[in-house]
Amino acid sequence: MEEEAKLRVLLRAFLACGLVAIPAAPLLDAVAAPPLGITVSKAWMRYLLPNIPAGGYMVLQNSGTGDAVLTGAASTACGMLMLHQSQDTSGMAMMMDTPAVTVPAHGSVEFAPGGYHLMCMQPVMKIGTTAAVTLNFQDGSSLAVTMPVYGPAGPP
Ligand SMILES: [Cu+2]
Repeated sequence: MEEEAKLRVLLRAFLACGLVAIPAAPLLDAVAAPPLGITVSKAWMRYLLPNIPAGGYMVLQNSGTGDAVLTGAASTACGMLMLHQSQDTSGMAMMMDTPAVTVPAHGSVEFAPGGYHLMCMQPVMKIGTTAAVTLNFQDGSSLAVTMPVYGPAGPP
């Protein structure tokens, strides 16, 4: 399974870098206002095993007149939640941290296997339940998203 292979590559990279000790999740900002014009659809998590990062996927739609910039995410279901981008460079699957993802005005951005994704380190979740994720934007706004948790095969 290709995605699983990518996860293994990433996991090995983390272990190789000695990044085993991961800081506690930042506190969720409960008072931030939701961003104007941003809606989320097709949200889901791919969960494999507790010691393998889970992937978060969704479509962000911006009906507003200004760009929205996603700068981070947090979840109590993850030891750490990061914005990542997969890239297939000369047949070698790579994942990189990405500091921000811009959702253009009147446009959308898809988080999907092989592209942008949320990388949930040390996942604590169960297939068939949901994971609560907070998306944080550059303007200080945030958006709560409920992500159904699926196994390796993804949504039916
Ligand atoms: Cu990743």
